[in-house]
Amino acid sequence: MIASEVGARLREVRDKVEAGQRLGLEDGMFLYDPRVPLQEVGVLANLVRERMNGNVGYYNINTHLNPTNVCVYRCRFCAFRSDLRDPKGYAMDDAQILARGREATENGCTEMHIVGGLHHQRPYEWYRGIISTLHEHYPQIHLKAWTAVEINWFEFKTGKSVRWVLEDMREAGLGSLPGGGAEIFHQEVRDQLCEHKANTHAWLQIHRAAHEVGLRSNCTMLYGHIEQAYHRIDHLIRLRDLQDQTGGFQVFIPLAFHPENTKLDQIKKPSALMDLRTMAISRLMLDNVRHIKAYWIMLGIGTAQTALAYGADDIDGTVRHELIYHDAGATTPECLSVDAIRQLIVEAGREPVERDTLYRHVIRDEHDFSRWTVGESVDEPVLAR
Ligand code: V47
Repeated sequence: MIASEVGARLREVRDKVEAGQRLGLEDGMFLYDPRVPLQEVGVLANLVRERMNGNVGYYNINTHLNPTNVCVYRCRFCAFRSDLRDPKGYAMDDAQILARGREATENGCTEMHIVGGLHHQRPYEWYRGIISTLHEHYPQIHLKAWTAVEINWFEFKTGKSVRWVLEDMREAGLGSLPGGGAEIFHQEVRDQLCEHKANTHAWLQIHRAAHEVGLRSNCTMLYGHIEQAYHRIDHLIRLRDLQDQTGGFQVFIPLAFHPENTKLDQIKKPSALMDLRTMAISRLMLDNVRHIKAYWIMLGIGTAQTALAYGADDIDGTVRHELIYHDAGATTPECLSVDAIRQLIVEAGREPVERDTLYRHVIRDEHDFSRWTVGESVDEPVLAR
């Protein structure tokens, strides 16, 4: 395509975005063409962000818990997993898990993000017990736990249906599902990254079932490894199709591949420009997902701040005890203070708003930071069908 043709095609896409029309596969792939100036893609994404979320930059106060790194799967992009007998392998006991709940409470966390390995010697009841123990002791903390890959493993371990597992976990205290495990849906790529774990159909069916039982969930895409633009846009369209049917996704998080200590360590980490382009294209393609998250742990602080002008309206949380990215070479700090995260959002020209996991505004007690109440959710209710 010669320059004037690129310009004409870009005008077509711009007209669609300005008119609020949906972009198709060809439009998305065109926006990945390096001849399309990144700033132009950013301006369009910023327009959509502003339409959907005004001038707000969301963050939350959260912590991570990875109860075990022992995993039956050997995903080629993962630096976190361990074999059972490897000295690196661990599984936490109740006291360690409760200590994390206590620490989270003292730090005013509203959310605990819980994911880990699929430990072949731990029964389903161990995983359920983590949720019920934390929920009994610290009921105010929202437990965003278990990716679809873990839920799929629990189906296998219990021999029960996905609905049964989700409802049983919810009874134990599960609040919502995080978006991990999606990687890239296209079979061609998925087979090379993680051929054994929950397949695309299972991932989507689990999120569909979660939305149907009234649980909200997040969604992700792991990019910057062996996939091409076509696979990324195909992935986004599959998420968008499910969202059209259920409305249960709250936020999309594009996850940049970190190669260190993985079986794909010959690949270079995606550039900041690729990160921003992917952020912007995600905002433009996912016209039915309200929030786009620039996960600062993975992007680095500078790129995450810039992403707030490239379609993102959320920067994730203060975060504590993150292992998955740090094991894969992330050089970001282990956590940020509330003041630092707010400052980062202010510098990017947005109004910092603390949210809880369900995007309700958090109102902190003036005298005791560890106490809070929540306002209305900014989001539409789930359209469970
Ligand atoms: O599923 C694993 C990815 C995911 C690497 O829901 C890697 O709010 C890059 O899903 N390089 C887990 N990525 C993290 C995740 C997440 C993070 C933040 C917020 C939310 C949310 C979800 O991390 C995995 C995989 O896609 N991952 N290893 C790696 N070396």
